[in-house]
Amino acid sequence: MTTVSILGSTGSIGRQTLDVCRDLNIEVNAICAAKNIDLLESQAREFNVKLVSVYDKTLYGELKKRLADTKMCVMCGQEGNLAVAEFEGSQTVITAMSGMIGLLPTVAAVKASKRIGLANKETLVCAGHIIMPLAKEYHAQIIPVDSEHSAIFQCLNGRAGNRIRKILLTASGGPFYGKNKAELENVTKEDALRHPNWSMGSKITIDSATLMNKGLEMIEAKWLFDTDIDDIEVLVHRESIIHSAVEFDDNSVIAQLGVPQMYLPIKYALTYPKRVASASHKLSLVGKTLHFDSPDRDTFRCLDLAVFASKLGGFYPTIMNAANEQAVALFLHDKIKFLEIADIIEKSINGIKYTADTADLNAVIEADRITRRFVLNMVGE
Ligand code: MN3
Repeated sequence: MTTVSILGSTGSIGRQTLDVCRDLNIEVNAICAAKNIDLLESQAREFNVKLVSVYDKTLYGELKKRLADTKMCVMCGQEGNLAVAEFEGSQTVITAMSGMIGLLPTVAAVKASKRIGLANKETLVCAGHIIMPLAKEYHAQIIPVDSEHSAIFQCLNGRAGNRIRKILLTASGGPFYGKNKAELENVTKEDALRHPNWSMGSKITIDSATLMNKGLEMIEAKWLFDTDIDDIEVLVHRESIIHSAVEFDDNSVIAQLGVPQMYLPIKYALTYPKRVASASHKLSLVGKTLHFDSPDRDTFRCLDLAVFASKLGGFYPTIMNAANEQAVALFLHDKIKFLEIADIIEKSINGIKYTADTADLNAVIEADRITRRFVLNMVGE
């Protein structure tokens, strides 16, 4: 069994990773979180970790004091995140932080030749062109944790060098499936946070409501599976039982099915290539009906904005992603309306000109910073 470090242990994926580790008796060595030190402390104690870190430096003193009776190493800030990513005793790093903030720790884990359980899609969206070659160079195996990408990864087992003709990326459609623009004009964050199938963090749940999540996942899939973005088809599948599929040249379509819970892809990333039995999360197909539909691209404009940015290349995926992260944060603080999220992303893509070396990680971070500033100026914050 592997040994684990978790970047973002108090979030939805982080907590479920610890559920799997608890069930399978997997050793957890190092964890970090943004600011929830109550949960961080109890996780650190339960798993008796060697290293624990909080990103918010103002909470460092309190966390250190609380853990004074243990031998744990307590750290903070980006330095702590990097130490968790590189922790020598861990073979696997689960990147469960939400957003661009996960970029540098993910790069650090790759350079330390860890197995990466990749749950942070924003890093591939912004820096797939840097991370994928780096993973090859450092022999860091990347196993997707995102349910759709885990499904595609599983469908490609036994691919035997055959070409992928098409990836069928499934989407639940989110809470606003079937609604038109007029109906979305005044939806609230509470409406948007009510996801029909998946229980997730707030950022990704809003992304699911706008379909930006699927746009980010198209780019994520493009990098992970080395395909053209035009060969990825989004398929709305309300039941979230088929987690994605791959079409081959002989017209065969291979799909992966399961209950809509992250426990399964997380477990697969931790135990791959083994499939470890568990009593719960069993799928029963009797009586189930599966439906498929095309996404409504006119209403949910974020999907095509993501594809557009990906095709433009350069820093545009980073600009698109940063504008989305900032817009979602503004929406969650009741500063903008739901439909303005797409407007802000479009204006950012069209309005920001940033030229630098795209192979430079610091330039990617700078493009992200410039875009957030641009968005805040746009809405007068
Ligand atoms: Mn997903």
